[in-house]
Amino acid sequence: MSDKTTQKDSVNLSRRSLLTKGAAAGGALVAGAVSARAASPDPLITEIQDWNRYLGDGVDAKPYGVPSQFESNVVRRDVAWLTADPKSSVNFTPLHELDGIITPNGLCFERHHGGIAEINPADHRLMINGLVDTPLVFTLEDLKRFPRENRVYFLECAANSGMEWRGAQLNGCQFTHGMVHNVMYTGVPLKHILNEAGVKPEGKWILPEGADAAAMTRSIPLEKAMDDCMIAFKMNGEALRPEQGYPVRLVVPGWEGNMWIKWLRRIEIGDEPWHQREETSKYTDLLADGTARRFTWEMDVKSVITNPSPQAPITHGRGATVLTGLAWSGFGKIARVDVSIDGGRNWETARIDGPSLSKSVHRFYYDFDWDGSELFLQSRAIDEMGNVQPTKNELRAARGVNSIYHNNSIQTWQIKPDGSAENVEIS
Ligand SMILES: Nc1nc2c(c(=O)[nH]1)N[C@H]1C(S)=C(S)[C@@H](COP(=O)(O)O)O[C@H]1N2
Ligand SMILES: [Mo]
Repeated sequence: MSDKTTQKDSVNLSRRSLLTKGAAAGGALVAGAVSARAASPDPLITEIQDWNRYLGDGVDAKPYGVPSQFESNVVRRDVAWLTADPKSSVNFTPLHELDGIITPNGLCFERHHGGIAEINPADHRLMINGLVDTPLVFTLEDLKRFPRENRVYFLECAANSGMEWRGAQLNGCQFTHGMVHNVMYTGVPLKHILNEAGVKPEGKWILPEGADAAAMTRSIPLEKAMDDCMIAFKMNGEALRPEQGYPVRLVVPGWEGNMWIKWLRRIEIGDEPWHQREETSKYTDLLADGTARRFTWEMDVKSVITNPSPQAPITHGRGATVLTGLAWSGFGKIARVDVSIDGGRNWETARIDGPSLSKSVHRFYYDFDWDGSELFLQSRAIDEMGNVQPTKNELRAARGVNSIYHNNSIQTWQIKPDGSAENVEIS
């Protein structure tokens, strides 16, 4: 049954590329290409290969599976000159190698300020204190007795695309946009835990704190904490990775990644934010006049074309080409994604495929025939609240060039006639 389906699909595909090749290059050339293939048989079809001849590894070879050896280039990467020390640094999700909406656990970008804490879950505790009726301490086992939920959310560092504010910098969507991942979390709604301790009427803010060497904290309004925040212990079905906060992390849907405290060990309830500490922190947006833009918690509507892109050039020549990318918004679902291949002069609506979930990335496709000419690829996302992703110049006009954070502007990739791609800016 499944063999038949595969066969049918491949027949459809070759007919489609035949048609599109015909459209681009003329009927005669297509006939020639097809007969040339028939005339010189492919040894990969006619000769038996090693993997067809010899027995492979048994089921005991890999108790925990890893990707094929031929996928070894699909890895997180860092940019050595960005930070002084890899323990307070960042690496980037290889977005151009992925499809669908879920980021595999081993490829989720990492951002930490004091290295990865290695915590034995049996020794982990979560304390709730401050303006509560009963300060409480939970073990992991305690947390797992509350009703659970499963939710898919993106996490984006507010500094994602930050290097691109002043001009095109880094050559690949992994580096320009790879501080985002999208994961299905299993965990307990934070409100259950807070209600267990009983938040006093004066309690208006929470201060979650990490158990890592950085002991990171961020003030979050109680309203958000009681709305959709979660204490997560699973990602994509398995335990959180140490890099992502094992054994528990805070999930703050749609809001900047900095608030998603990893290795969560304590939540203090207060009557006002702890801004004295935070105003001196780096997570403040600087406007053109040097003043700070405060409370920029939601991640704005944004998108990027992941293929083709500088790390994923067009290698198949002209004809049928699949353009794909990701779109997301901290305000809800993505309503529409537009794609332009001529630098924003003409726009066409892309096809969104796969689950459309609130505060989760959406996968879009634009299938077109490349005629081999130079292209300027752009994507523009619009969310269900009507927010429209701005051009770079619109963003600069509104916010100046002093900022690093919250760059959600439209990205341009130049496609050259040889199929290679480059990060460019067009005015
Ligand atoms: N305890 C702790 N939590 C933390 C951090 C940290 O350094 N320590 N970094 C924050 C920042 S700035 C970001 S962008 C996200 C990154 O999450 P990730 O490593 O799962 O991608 O975690 C946040 N939570
Ligand atoms: Mo971040």
